[in-house]
Amino acid sequence: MQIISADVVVTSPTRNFVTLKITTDEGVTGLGDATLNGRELAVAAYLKDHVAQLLVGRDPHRIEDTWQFLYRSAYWRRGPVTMAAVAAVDMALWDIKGKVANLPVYQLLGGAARTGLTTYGHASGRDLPELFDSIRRHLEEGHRAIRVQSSVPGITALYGVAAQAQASGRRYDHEPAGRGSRPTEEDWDTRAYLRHVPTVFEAVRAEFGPGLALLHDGHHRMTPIQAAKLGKALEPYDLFWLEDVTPAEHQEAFRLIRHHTTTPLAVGEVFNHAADFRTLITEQLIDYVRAAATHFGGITPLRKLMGTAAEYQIKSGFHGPTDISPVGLAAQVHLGLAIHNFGIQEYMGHSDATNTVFRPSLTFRDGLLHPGDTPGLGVELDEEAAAAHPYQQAYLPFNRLADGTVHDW
Ligand code: CS2
Ligand code: MG
Repeated sequence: MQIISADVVVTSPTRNFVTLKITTDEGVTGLGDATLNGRELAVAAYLKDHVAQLLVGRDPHRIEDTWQFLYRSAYWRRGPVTMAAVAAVDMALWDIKGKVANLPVYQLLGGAARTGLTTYGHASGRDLPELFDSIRRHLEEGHRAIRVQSSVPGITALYGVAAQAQASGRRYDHEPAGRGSRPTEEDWDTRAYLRHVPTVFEAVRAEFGPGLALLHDGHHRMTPIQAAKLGKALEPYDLFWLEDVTPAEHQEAFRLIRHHTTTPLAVGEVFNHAADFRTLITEQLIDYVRAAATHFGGITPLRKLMGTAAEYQIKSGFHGPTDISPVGLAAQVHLGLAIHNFGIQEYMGHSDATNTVFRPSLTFRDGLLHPGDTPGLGVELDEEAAAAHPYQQAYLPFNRLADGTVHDW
């Protein structure tokens, strides 16, 4: 069997997605996710201009060889654009292998190690009543764990907090890349944030009791000592995890944080290589790996990373916001089902428009996510529907301090 073409599909049903479609001479096709939120076209060009022609004529079954070839032959290794492009090829080849074998990808990875994946949903609110309603809605949907974000007095526009109260249980996206030609500017005040967050968790615990698993995302905005302070302040509320407290490319900073707090830590959604995790894993400085198959070079390297993490009792908490396409989500749900050290799966759920374009076989029943038993990854791209939603320029927001300084994301 040979690859005869590799085509890039860019579509924007609710937000932009970049998908690679590999076709073989036997008519089998595979899909891979190459979406890099706010920089989508860079990956599309990397694939179209530099990778697609290299795939033609290759044996699609040689996943490891193709991965090593794309990674090593480029000379320029790592980085989000490169690794998202390599990820898309890797996923598409696993998809093809599954279809040829007539098995869902999780079966090729060793089979199901659990019934389904426990998820967490994103609850947020501008005040406590709105936040409590949001938590209740997510519990009704079946989530057994909840990420809690809330407005902070003194901060006008805050990432991760839904702009409007949601009337029904309908899925929504409060972490969008805003469409338009300029990023939105938000404001930030770390001291106000550090004062407020523990009061929110105190209230949530009082309302929902000790059993509910609660998570929080710091979006890389603290210094190590501020992160240590927050971790310590949240200890009475027994978080499942505290995520992305600092810009984590400074891995050694986590030694300081870790020595000050027993709040479990999750890191890595912006990482794209095992080296980004090396110190964090081998020194057991974190508890959960937040990598996404889409930004980490695909299923192949993420599976290896989780093998290393298992040696250190570190579990998965793969990155699953709506900017990971249904293809990328499927890839990590297959992997999460098969590995022993699965921790939790982030699941925001895609919009109806996105699911119409991608048609995933994924199910979310009784609080458990399952990739389905369709051969391959279980996602079917409706190219006509995709074409009806052309690319729209979009940027993630950024933030400034009161004096106008651009702050860490
Ligand atoms: C967030 C993401 O899901 C999360 O944990 O941090 O939504 C993140 O903001 C986006 O993926 C950025 O593209
Ligand atoms: Mg995050």
